[in-house]
Amino acid sequence: MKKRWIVFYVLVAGLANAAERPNVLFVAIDDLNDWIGCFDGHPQVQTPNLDKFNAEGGMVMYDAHCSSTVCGPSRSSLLTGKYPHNTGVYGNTTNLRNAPKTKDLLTLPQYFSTHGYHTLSSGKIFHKHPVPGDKGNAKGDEGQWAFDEWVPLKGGVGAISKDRPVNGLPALLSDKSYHAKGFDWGPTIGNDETKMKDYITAEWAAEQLNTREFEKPFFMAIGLSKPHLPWYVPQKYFDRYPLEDIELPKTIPDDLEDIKNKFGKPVKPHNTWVRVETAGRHKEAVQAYLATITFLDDCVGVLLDGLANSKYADNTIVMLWGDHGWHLGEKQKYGKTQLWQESCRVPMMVKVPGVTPDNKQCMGVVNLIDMYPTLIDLCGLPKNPENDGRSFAKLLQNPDMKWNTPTLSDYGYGGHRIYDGRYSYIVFTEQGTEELYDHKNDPMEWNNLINNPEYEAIKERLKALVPTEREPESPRNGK
Ligand SMILES: [Ca+2]
Ligand SMILES: [Ca+2]
Repeated sequence: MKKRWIVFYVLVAGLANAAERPNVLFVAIDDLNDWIGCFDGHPQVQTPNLDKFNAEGGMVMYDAHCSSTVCGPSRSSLLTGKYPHNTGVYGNTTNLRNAPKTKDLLTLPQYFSTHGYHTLSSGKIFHKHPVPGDKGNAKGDEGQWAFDEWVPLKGGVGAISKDRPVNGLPALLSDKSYHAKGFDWGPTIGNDETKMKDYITAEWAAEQLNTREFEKPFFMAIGLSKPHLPWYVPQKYFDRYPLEDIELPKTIPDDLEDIKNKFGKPVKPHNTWVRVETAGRHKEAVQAYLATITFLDDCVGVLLDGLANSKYADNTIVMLWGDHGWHLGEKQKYGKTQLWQESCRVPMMVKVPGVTPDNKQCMGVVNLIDMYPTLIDLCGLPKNPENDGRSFAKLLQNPDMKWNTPTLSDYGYGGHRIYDGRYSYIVFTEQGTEELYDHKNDPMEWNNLINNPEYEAIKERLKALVPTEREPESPRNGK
């Protein structure tokens, strides 16, 4: 028996004594797509710390997908273990604590706390919601109720200019959305990453790991907020990516002509893309996202080096994930949402000490909603019958096994995508709008095959997996 099998057996089986259970470091990264060196997402991205993690047993889950392509419902879903279509938590303004189908569920950290773990957290794990009676967003519900110990940290540095947007990108007269000002980038004051909130959060986590004596196994949840907009990071990170050399994602000009939106109407280029296109500044936008990722990667390095240098290095499972993808010009869009590959595919990396191999990309199809049952499996906790996802603990033991059961991503009421590692089928049930892509021959999803009779059987196979029952939307905040 190989050494790693022995260790895994000890991890999952011989855990009668709760104190012997492995610790968990659960790391959330906001709005990071697959632009990480070891994910092959962008040829120029510099992520030495995430790549080092991969080289030291942090296995790349290469075909991981989100259960919803928006921050709030993605996080609510993976933390409750239930799909949006089963809970009615579809949008950023719905708090899972107010939704009839989620308010009584034990979230992932609560489940660990109930089963003998000490849970502690800093940074964004749950989506933040205003609380009725709070003025503005000064206080709010950030999921503090879900942890034994929840530590809000101060910090952060502003952009060099008070003008908005800092990037000077002209707005569209018709655009009154957040993106009119929030789609922004530029250097911060002082060129010092150590003053940034994510850096402070990572240092806090490293300090806990190196100074604390935990009496129980711990579940530590650390939320890093970049590369979420705005892309304000120290100038040094922009300097890492000379503008003239920037490579843009591959696109074709008529990509939107063979698809319809959820209302059954032609898909128009997104306002963010139109603004960048009109100003001729795609390279700047891509440079800013790359710069922000490299800053984020430095913060990940502080955190993971902190773990590696601590006495908890060999008995702590690390699960690192992004909450959904991000388009950088693909499908003429900058942003998230929708059900295309660039929105659905997420970074996920898992290290089970002594089990997951070094420098490995695992090709199994997994979903963020699978993390909850996987973690309780890895830690020897009883199954939670409320979990919609399925444990991929077996896949971590044997990363080359066949693991392509189709997975589901939801978007709003009636938006679903079924993906099996080769084909993706998208449907908006209210209008019956459909798309079908063959990722082997068309990784950028340029060619919608939905009306091609040769693919009828594949379409029907995937379509049969679309949920037939959907919860109505749960109350929005303050409604
Ligand atoms: Ca997000
Ligand atoms: Ca197309």
